[in-house]
Amino acid sequence: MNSERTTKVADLQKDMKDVHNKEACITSDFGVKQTNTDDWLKVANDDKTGPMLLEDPFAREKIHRFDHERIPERVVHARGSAAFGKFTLHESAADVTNAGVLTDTSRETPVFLRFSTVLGSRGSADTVRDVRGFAVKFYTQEGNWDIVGNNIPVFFIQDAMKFPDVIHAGKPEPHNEVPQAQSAHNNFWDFQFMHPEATHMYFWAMSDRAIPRSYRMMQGFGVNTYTLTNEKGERHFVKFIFTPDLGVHSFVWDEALKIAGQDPDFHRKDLWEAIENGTFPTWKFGIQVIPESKENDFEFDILDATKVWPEDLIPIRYIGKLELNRNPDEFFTQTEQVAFCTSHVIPGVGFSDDPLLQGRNFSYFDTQLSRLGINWQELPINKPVCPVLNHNRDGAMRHTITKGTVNYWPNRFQAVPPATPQEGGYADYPEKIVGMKARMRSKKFREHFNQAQLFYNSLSPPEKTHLTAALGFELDHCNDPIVYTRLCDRLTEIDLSLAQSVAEMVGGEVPQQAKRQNHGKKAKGLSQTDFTPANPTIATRRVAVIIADGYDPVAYNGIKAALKAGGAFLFTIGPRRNKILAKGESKSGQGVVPDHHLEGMRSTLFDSVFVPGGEQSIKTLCKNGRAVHWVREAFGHLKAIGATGEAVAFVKDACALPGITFSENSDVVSSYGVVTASQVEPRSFKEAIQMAKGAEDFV
Ligand code: HDD
Repeated sequence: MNSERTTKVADLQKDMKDVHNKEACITSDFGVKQTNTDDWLKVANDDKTGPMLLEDPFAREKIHRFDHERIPERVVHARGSAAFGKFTLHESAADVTNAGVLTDTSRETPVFLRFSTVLGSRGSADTVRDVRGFAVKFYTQEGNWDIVGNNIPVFFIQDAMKFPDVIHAGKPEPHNEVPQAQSAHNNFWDFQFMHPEATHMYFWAMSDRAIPRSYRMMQGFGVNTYTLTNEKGERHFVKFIFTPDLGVHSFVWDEALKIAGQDPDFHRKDLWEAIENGTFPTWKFGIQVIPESKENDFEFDILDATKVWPEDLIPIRYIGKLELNRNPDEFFTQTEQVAFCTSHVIPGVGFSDDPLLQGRNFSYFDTQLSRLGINWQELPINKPVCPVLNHNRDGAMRHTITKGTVNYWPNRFQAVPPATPQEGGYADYPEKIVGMKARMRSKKFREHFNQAQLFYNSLSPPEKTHLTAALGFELDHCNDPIVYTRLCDRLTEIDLSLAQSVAEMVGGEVPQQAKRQNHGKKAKGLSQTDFTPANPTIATRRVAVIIADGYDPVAYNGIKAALKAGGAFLFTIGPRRNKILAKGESKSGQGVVPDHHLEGMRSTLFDSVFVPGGEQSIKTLCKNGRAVHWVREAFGHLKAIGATGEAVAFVKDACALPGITFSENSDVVSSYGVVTASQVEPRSFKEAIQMAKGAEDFV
């Protein structure tokens, strides 16, 4: 277990108990040592096992504790995984805020970050098509600050009052609880059509963003508009952004679908392994800031959560770094019991009148009651690292023992008055509000299609192809014609050819006219291709190296050394998980014991495949349908494939598809992400992995 310590990690030690204690004896919950933990007390002898006795306090206690182990899962974002880390600042934002965490560059602020899917239940698969949660708890010196965000910068609805509807429509349908963790059903798409405001968001949700390769390779957005207030009392509107240093990468859909069955914990394990291996995921932390005076300068309302603030108009100012460096000690007491609230802000950070945010500020507090009970803020993972003093008392499962004779404020013992803002007290911004009470949204909230178009226009051609196929998949799973025909019609508001392609696939009438012309505008920061890191790396990429008896040890050892030097994770795959012998090696030789065998894993679980030569090895692999499938499938999923010597022909044959021709007269190929050479030549293979794409121009 990695042991990066922050003040929060140290704080948690007080509540920890280590079960790996060789000296400790098993006891009841109340400390009585037990003599037998396997047999319920009963009337029995060697000839007869008679009835059990209700009297047995140990057995009853054990069953009773077990019976009540479960708490309700989160009503949304039930499936998640988390890690500890730290936040550091390299540039002070003192010009816009007086928050210590955003101004003091010498600080290291402990964080706990929980990633999640939205729709699925706790036991659902990681790689489903869905929005991902990105919730960060900063344990600052001035109290806890939570940014409860997603990996997509916009949301389905503008007003919190619609939240139960959008979630009910997306969750399994009420009559048969089908489908699990899927948006591909009638109710979800019915809702999307009925709410034009959701259009921008479902374009994002149908894009590659909704099938991330890893939690470590996705952006995080606070989504809502918050405010920052500086020392002078000036207020700015702000959006928070986290951008991963590894770049933004995704699966292709077929891969995501298969992994959901092959390894439902893929993302959870990926995060855990990266941290255990010391390859800590990092994000740049940025702010987009708009001074109060410019609130109305944009064609969209800056308080509308269905809109992005295009980077070309409001640049991102990257000022800090977030690093995850420690896995949780226990899932339940940390990842499950952590409770995030958008209303948890610190001095210098405040809310805006964003109607989604204002509703969220009620909901998060409220939901913790049914999940965790009234004393949820006392749970170790939720406690701040700074002192807490107030007279909130009692309630079920109160844990803190508060000493003293008074439980009200002010009182005869406590002389310190509440803090002034200068002393670090939270200052409410004195905003002047004039208006009518009304159930409505302002005019700019009524435009819904400009930014959906902006997003679609900004995608690269493969991203557009993927989005079209995603809509085709989803609407194919809707069996009510009114749902898919109306939706295809709606798509003509964004792009006619997209609407036509989707309608061709899913049935119904193919629309002939755009309902609205495409404005043709694009913006940066919307396509994933905008995030290719300046220094691409193969670090943490999973590379499968396939060998059989007689493999070429020079090629094998060469690629192994090169991948290790680049920080990639190498997995040797053989026809069996017992020793595989190299070319010329005798039975008593050392050989290589593969990490997995060809039937035990699938190519989907790796970023890249490499096959070293070796006449005998390749003869064996050629005859093994699963080995051929490994390579062919990796090719279909656009992955970098490397081969040397005899493996070149094997890889070419495995990837042979109509329309694909590799250069004929040479055994050196470098096209469609397939890199082969007669000699070990890892450089171009590494480049192919770094680009994290293979035959992109083909599929
Ligand atoms: Fe929410 C959980 C993100 C709108 C009500 N939400 C939850 C989590 C994330 C988000 C990441 C999981 C936190 C964790 O890991 O424990 N939610 C968002 C974003 C939204 C959003 C980015 C749009 C900007 N949410 C939203 C609205 C409401 C809620 C409009 C209600 C009015 N969300 C909840 C909740 C949850 C929750 C019911 C379930 C569990 C929890 O809060 O702690 O209160």
